[in-house]
Amino acid sequence: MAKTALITGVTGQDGSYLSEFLLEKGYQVHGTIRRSSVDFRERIAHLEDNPAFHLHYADLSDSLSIMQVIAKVRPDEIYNLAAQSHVQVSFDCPEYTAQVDATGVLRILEAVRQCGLADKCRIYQASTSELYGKVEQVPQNEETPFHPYSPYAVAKLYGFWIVREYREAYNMFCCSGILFNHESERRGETFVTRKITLAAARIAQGKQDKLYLGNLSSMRDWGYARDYVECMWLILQNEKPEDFVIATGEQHSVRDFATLAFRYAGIELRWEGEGADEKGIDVKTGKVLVEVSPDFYRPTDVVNLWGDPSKARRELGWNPQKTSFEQLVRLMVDSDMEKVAIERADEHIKRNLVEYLEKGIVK
Ligand code: NAP
Ligand code: G4F
Repeated sequence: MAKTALITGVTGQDGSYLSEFLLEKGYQVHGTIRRSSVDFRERIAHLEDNPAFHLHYADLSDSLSIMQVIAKVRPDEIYNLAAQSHVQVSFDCPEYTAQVDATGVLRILEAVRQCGLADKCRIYQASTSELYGKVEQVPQNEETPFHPYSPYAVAKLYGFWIVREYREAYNMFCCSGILFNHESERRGETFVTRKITLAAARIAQGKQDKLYLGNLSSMRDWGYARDYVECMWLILQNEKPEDFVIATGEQHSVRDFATLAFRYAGIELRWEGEGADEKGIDVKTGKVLVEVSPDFYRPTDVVNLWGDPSKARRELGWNPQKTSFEQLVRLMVDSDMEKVAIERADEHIKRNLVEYLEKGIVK
């Protein structure tokens, strides 16, 4: 019998890769989506004709919708990926972030129990390296103390502990993957990596003049999202329900990421100045292409994330270095270079069409 999985947050970066991964394994995949006035299904559009792929409306802030979808699908596995996932936005919308990222997790756990699925259904919770926040140890592993440092991280800490509580109180198979930052061609455009690769591609093709960033010295352990979804699945196939750190074990700064991304887009940068006065300058032309804007500073910023994936490597047999940092930056830049080139070609075609219509060459 094919297994049935329910993915909340299926329209997101990770949800789309996990859907592909589970469909390839022969799962029936059910995903939750939200109503929106604009098209938001770009990342899963290629899956919608697959008869093993099903969509349902549900919102993590709405218990009834969660209960309804779980009662209907009766999944073997739930992957709770849905979240208000932007750390900076969590400072602007702290209450909503808590509704979704903290009590949203409780809604899922309780719905599983209320539907009588506590013994059958395994639950994966998308936890985060942001729990380490104002870090107390480097690199960070499963034993490192938490010190959440944003409304997002505080909400996710509740999610982490409520999962552990249901595991111990009700003997449920529910686990958290403590994932460090993972990026891809499908990463949201306001996260720093994608903001950089898109800007590098636009600047290289004359569609943007400058890129404004916040803290250039912030350090992250960046991996490839496509590699990380395999780990989510492995965590639920494990004999015992346990929490795992998922990371590459390598650390780079935002500045390093930008230097490499611009290089792959054909621009060599040199850095001058410090703090808010630091600038990234095109070595060839002397033009300032990157500047710091305090608009992107956070009230409290997490600046030293570096994961130790030894447990996942040892106990799940997962390879944390399948895609290198250089390969990750390269594939993101290549994808955005192509995207911008297509946009430019489209604009060119539209301009010509308007001209032909005006001149009456076409009707
Ligand atoms: P993402 O691209 O921002 O996707 C988030 C998903 O959650 C989207 O499908 C979004 O739906 C959905 N969502 C948001 N609010 C919702 C609500 N109230 N009810 C139902 N669905 C809702 O995030 P991601 O990068 O794929 O991350 C997946 C999960 O992993 C998140 O929980 C994130 O916090 C966590 N995480 C991510 C990373 C990382 O580096 N990517 C690292 C650690 C942990 P819409 O499309 O409708 O907005
Ligand atoms: O790309 P970011 O916005 O990701 P952040 O805050 O690390 O959060 C992401 O990873 C977490 C895992 O650790 C997830 F839980 C979370 O859901 C999300 O996926 O920022 C990375 C760093 C920060 O220190 C930020 O201050 O980059 C710095 N930064 C510098 N300039 C910037 C910018 N971040 C953004 N978004 N935009 C900037 O212009």
